[in-house]
Amino acid sequence: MRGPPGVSAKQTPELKSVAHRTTRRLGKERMDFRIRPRGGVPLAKVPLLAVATVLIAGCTPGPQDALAPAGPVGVMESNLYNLIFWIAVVVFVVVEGLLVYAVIRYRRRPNDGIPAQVHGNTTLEITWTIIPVLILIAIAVPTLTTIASAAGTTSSNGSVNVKVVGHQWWWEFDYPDLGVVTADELHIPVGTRVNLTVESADVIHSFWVPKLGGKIQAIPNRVNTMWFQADQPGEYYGQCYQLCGTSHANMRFRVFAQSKADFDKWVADQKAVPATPTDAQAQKGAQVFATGPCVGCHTIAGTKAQAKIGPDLTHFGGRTTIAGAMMENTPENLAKWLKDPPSIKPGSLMPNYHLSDDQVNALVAYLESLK
Ligand SMILES: [Cu+2]
Repeated sequence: MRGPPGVSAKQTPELKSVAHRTTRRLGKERMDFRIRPRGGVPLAKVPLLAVATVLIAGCTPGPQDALAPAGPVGVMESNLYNLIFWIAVVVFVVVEGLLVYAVIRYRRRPNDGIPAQVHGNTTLEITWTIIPVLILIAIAVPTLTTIASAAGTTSSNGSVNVKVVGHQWWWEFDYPDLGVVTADELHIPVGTRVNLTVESADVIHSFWVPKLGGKIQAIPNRVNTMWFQADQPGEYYGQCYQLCGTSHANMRFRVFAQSKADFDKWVADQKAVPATPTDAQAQKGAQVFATGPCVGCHTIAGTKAQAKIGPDLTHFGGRTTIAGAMMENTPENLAKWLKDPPSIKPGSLMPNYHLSDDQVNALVAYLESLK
């Protein structure tokens, strides 16, 4: 063994011994670092686990499952999705099948010489041009007809018309023919066509109720139209689907599909001016509301609060959710919200007004009384 530079020949046997011990030690360490099975998942089960993961993650129907539609527009859109999905499956299987076949059939073998040299094949080239053209036609025709059918009109006989306006980060629902304006909770009669015009007050949003239909963009200075209909009474979840700022994920809403009688009652209730509060705490809240910053942004029918920047609160107490359907409408949640809105909804345009506990409690009593 060669010694390091500057080491005399006398030291060589000692160095040899050190080098030998070091090599043995390193050998042991190398052995210790070897990857050994420690009772983990056998390799053969990995594909099985992968398939199970996909099935568990993707196949549980949720409240926003667009593949379990609850109305004619949702059905049209999921049919289109299924058609394109199965065309894609066939294309995938054929292409990958041909690829695997070619790899195996034409693999290199011992004693292979240079294979036959081929330049161009007119039949093959025509075939692989015509087939994609046919596939694109098979996708384009139903896609365009579905888009046209779902686009809707601004109004039609017997339908309910709603103007939807996206705001950072809540939804305004205005029923121009009924004289009703509400926020984050859209009520519709079951089995009735609902025509929606969709706009935005600030940035681009996207309106989507996966089980009923959509999505369609809400674009400033532009009016888009769509329609949907719920075939069954129930509560359907909606969501903004266009990244629109810090609290995009907190821009949710709910659609309540009701019987015609329940819907008519809801409309009548919404049109009524809420009763003046009789409870002392709620009366104090009305005072805080009327003299504080609240009137700068909100409307409460029958009062001096008539601003249109934030949600209309006329029938706030009758809603099931608050803050862009982020939370259930309970006195506790409302108090949390009033104390510091941006801590609940990051970026909230409603600032923290540093209200005292007394002011918050009074406002909660007042707002919850607005049925
Ligand atoms: Cu958004």
